[in-house]
Amino acid sequence: VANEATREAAGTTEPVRILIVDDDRAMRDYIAQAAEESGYQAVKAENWSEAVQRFRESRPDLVLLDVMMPGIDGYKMARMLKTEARERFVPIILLTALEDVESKRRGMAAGADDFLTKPVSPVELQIRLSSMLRIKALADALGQANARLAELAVTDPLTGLANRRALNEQIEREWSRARRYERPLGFLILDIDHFKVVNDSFGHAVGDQVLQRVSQVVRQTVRTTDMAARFGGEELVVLAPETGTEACRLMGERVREAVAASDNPGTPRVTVSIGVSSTEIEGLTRAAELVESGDQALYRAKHAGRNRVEVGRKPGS
Ligand code: GH3
Ligand code: MG
Ligand code: MG
Repeated sequence: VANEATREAAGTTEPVRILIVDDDRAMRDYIAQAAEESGYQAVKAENWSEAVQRFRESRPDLVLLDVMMPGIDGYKMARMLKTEARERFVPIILLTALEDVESKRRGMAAGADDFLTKPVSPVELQIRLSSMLRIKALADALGQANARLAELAVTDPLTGLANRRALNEQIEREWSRARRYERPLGFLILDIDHFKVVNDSFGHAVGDQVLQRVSQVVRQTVRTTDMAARFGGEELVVLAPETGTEACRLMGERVREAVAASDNPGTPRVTVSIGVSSTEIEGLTRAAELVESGDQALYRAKHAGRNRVEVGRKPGS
């Protein structure tokens, strides 16, 4: 029951699949039957290449693997299946003929999770399967929770865009990559015009909706390879790999026009001012200067009357 509950929590409703790898047909069928009697789905393989193929296509939850197989060492096979599983935790139970310490030591070193000594009684098999699958279900739930937390750590909750932390990391990576391969990297920063007036006249909740709408427009207007992030407050940025200054300015114009044209019921239309910069601007030595250059251009766009795009300049000019 705990097993089922954990699987449900992890969002899994598919039957539990067990891959049985044994060159002995009678043994395969015997184990498969015991597994199926416990409600599991049995997938069988009689040799190495079949095992890999079944492993890939059926994505089993657990593998029962015979150590003694012609042509391949079961320990090596265990290690290869663990590699094949990558991030996924797929427990491997080794089936050994002898109750000897050395084969267990080797199996452990190869990444096996448990051992069963032949001949295996159905009850023993069922107990081991259910206990190992319980551990797997917990590991899966933990893995999903971690993935969710990792996602939250880089996402801005209001807009769904990348947050400042994610941007900071990405901008350093992209800056280095752009410099190393001598490729352009574009940067765009936008700020909603007179946003304070929106909040003051319509309330903060409507202000939030406008911010969400603008974020959505930005995300839909830029390429999927671009990173759209919330820089802070009502300032959004776009990091655009492989994009030079002029292309960035055009992207800025597209964003500006799309925002000005967008609306949704009960909320006012707004405009945005935009500053763009790129690594094509001479004299930039750090990622932070790319941001600074764009930010200064944004400042000029505000002063020149808002609802416009300005292009960044060389530092100190
Ligand atoms: P400007 O055209 O010069 O940018 O004028 P502005 O009113 O947009 O500029 P200012 O920086 O004075 O005000 C920004 C406002 O954005 C103030 C702040 O309360 C509001 N704001 C920042 N973050 C949020 C948010 O998450 N939700 C809402 N509703 N408002 C926010
Ligand atoms: Mg503003
Ligand atoms: Mg602002």
